[in-house]
Amino acid sequence: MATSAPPEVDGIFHYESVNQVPVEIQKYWHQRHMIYSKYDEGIWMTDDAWFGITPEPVANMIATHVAEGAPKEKTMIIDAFAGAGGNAIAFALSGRWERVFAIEKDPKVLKCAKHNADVYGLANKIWWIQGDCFDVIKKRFSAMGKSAVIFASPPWGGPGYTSDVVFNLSTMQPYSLEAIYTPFAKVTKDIILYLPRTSDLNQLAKYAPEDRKLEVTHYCLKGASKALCVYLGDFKFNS
Ligand code: MGP
Repeated sequence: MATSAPPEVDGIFHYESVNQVPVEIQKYWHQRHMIYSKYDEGIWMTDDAWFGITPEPVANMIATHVAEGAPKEKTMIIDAFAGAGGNAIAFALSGRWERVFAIEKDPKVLKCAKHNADVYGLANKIWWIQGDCFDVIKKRFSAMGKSAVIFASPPWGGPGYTSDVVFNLSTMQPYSLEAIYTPFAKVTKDIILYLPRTSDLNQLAKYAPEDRKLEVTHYCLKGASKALCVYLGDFKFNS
């Protein structure tokens, strides 16, 4: 089991009091126990990773929905932008997958993710890959599309994403919706995207298969949407 001692690596922290925390991430730190129920057991974060982490109840609910809706022949899930590990941990905990792969570009963030999975007792349940997800998916997963689904929680261009009433997915930075979808869809059409709650649904509608509804789910905490997921491909839900 991991300890709470922060590592001797620049840029990785386990903040214990608010006066240690940079002002711009204090609002996330105040939500730390909702983001990670085991925060006090020694969760590690980089400062940037706070912006994109999926709160644990949301990650667990997404993992439940993905497990329920994914085609039965799918046995592997690839978390393309793993960040500090919140979604990969939830996918591993769901018990639905023979393999959970988690890809993260930033070695420090990946170190946090591995450690955080250890805090949740999942040290050996997730296959970690350091690298650019577009390269990794093309090189290592091209032939595995029949058994894989891809989950992507990309960067949205920072916390300023709320400044527009409707979020434009075509100009999302650094990767637009199309820039994410096109290469991933060459591997599998079964893709779940975690996107801003204000995302332009018209831009998502064009990915709906012919004569089929596209499932878009808002994930809420304390009565307010945190984000939405769009389920592309052959996901089927009971209700
Ligand atoms: P938020 O809107 O920045 O925070 O993020 P909050 O506290 O809900 O906002 P408030 O000001 O309305 O209280 C809401 C959720 O979106 C976070 O919990 C993250 O899961 C997610 N999120 C936020 N950002 C900026 C990103 C991002 O860049 N990428 C991803 N994948 N998720 C993000």
